[in-house]
Parts: sequence; C-alpha cells; structure tokens
Amino acid sequence: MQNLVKQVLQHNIRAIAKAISLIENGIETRKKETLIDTLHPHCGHGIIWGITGPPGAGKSTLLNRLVEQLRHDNKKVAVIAVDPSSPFTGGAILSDRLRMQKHATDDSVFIRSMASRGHLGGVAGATGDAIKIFDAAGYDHIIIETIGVGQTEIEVMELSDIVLLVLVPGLGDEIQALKAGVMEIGDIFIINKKDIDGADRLRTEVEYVLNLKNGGENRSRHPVIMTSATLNEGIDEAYSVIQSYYQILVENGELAIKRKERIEKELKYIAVTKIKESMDKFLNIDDKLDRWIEEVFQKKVSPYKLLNKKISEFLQEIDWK
Ligand SMILES: Nc1nc2c(ncn2[C@@H]2O[C@H](COP(=O)(O)OP(=O)(O)OP(=O)(O)O)[C@@H](O)[C@H]2O)c(=O)[nH]1
Ligand SMILES: [Mg+2]
Repeated sequence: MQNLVKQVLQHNIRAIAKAISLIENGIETRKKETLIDTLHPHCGHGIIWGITGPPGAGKSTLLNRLVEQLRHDNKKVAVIAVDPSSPFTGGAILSDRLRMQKHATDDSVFIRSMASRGHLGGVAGATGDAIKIFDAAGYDHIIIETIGVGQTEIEVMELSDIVLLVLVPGLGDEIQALKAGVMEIGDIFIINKKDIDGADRLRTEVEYVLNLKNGGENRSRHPVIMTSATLNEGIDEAYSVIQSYYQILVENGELAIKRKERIEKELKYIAVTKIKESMDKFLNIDDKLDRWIEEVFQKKVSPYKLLNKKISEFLQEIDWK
C-alpha cells in the first residue's frame, strides 16, 4: 500500500488507476483507511468542479471544450463521470457519454467513470475517495459530471467547490425543474445550445428565479452564461467566469467554509459508520434480534428500555467517560 501511495504521489498514471479500482471494488477497510489517510496531507490543491443538468444538455460537449482551455493553460485535469443508475463498468471509459476522445491520448487528462451499484457508502463516498486520489496525485482540476438531479447526484455535487448547472431550451419542463429545488445546487448557470430557439427566454426565466431567490431586489450573484458547445461559442466567457467565481470564493473565505462543511459531513459519516460497526459487533444484533423481537412482542420488555440497557452495557464495556 505504501508503495502504491508513493507512486500515486509521483503522478504515476497506472498507480492512480489502480488506487481508484481498489476503492471502487471495495478493498478491506484497514487498507482503504491507510490509503486515504496517507494521501490526506497531500490533498487540497486541486479545484473540484461539478457539472450537472438534464440528460443530453451538452454537459460533456461543454466539458470537452473547457478541458481544452484548461489544457491550453497547461493544467492537469481529471474527469469523473458518475452514473448512479448503472452497474460498475470496471473502470471502462464512457467515451460515448463523455465525448472526450480528443483527450483520451493526453496523459494530463484522466477520464474515469464510476457507478454506484453495490458500493459501500454509495457513489458519493467512492467519488469522494477518487477525488482525494486525483487531488493528491497533483491534478489541478478534478471535474465530476452527473446526469439529472436526484438525491445521489446532489450528494455528489456537494463534493465540488463549484457547481455548473447546464440547462437547455426546448425541454418543455424547464421551469418545473427550476422549481424542484435544482437551482439550489448551482453556482454558475450555463444555458447551453444557445443556437436553438428559446435560449433567450430560458435565460430570462433563470435570471428571474435567481433574483427571486435573492429576495427579488438585488441581482443574483450567480452568473448566467449562454454557450453553444458544439459551435464553440461562449466558452471563453464561461471559462473566465468560472475562474473569477472561484477567485471570489477563495478571497471571501467561502471556499474554506465549503471545504470545512465537506469535512464535517465526512467526519459525521465516518463517526456514524464506525459507531454502528462497533455497536453491531458488541450487541451482535443479528444473532440476538429474534430473541429481542420475541421479548418485545411478549411485552416482557419495551423497546427503548431494552436498547438503552444494551447501550449502557456497551458504554461500560468500553469504559466511556
Ligand atoms: N445544437 C446544439 N447541440 C449541442 C450543443 N451542445 C451539445 N449538443 C448536442 O447535444 C447532444 C448531447 O450532448 P452531450 O454533450 O453528450 O450531452 P450530455 O449532457 O453530456 O449528455 P448525457 O451525459 O447523456 O446526459 C449531442 O448530440 C451534442 O452534439 C449545442 O450547444 N448546440
Ligand atoms: Mg455526458
């Protein structure tokens, strides 16, 4: 494991791929903890972007363009396509969904897909670990693409420093989507496919909703940009808006706040998981459950009383102060 970590830190592509596969395939807890803990001091340099929006909105086409700009600035980029609905692909590249063939041979662009099925801690956990691997390995930008806006996607987007929400005209249900709370997760709103009808109207609607959210008086602080990813229009603007938005987050301290909120979530998650694990082990719930059910059913004991007793026994056992 230490050797693998060393190679990851040296930006060895094969080691990075291997580390991510280990996470994806669910290695032993102890090994995973060593991996993540050893990488931790080397994390924090990479900028994490999320890009989300309805299927077919042009997220990948747009991302492809933005990656071109990042490469032009000589940045190393990792892209993770998260697909909560599909099974593991064993790390296969979703080149179709990603439309990133152009970058597929570039060593400084690492493209990876992740799926959630059967993953302990959900896809958000696996994605979070993958982000740490890329970050420690020295990628300057780590970009996560998800489709749609279900709960899992929101959790994944919460791993980002900046979320780009890509919207397109002509879906018919734009406004419903905006009302459904989707707007909450976006930092920067991109109206893509500005070359088709309805883009201007959608922009007005989006700005209206954003200003409402802002109390209806001041202009919202969230930029709304129009692009045509296929025609390569508005990309320069999008790129510079993203950069200045990030700069503001750094300067006004919001980035640190966001990152601390992520650490808080992570710590709570680890705490709950670990407490649950040790409780399960001590209480041996699965084995005793039938007996407890019977006792509660027979009214020999009430549920709270039973579990409070078990838990205080547990706390005594571990000498809880
Ligand atoms: N007219 C027009 N078509 C676009 C534009 N951007 C993307 N497309 C097309 O829209 C289709 C979907 O593009 P993708 O980039 O795969 O969209 P996506 O949001 O990544 O799709 P999923 O990952 O499947 O959700 C493709 O046929 C693109 O060529 C645009 O600005 N204008
Ligand atoms: Mg895509």
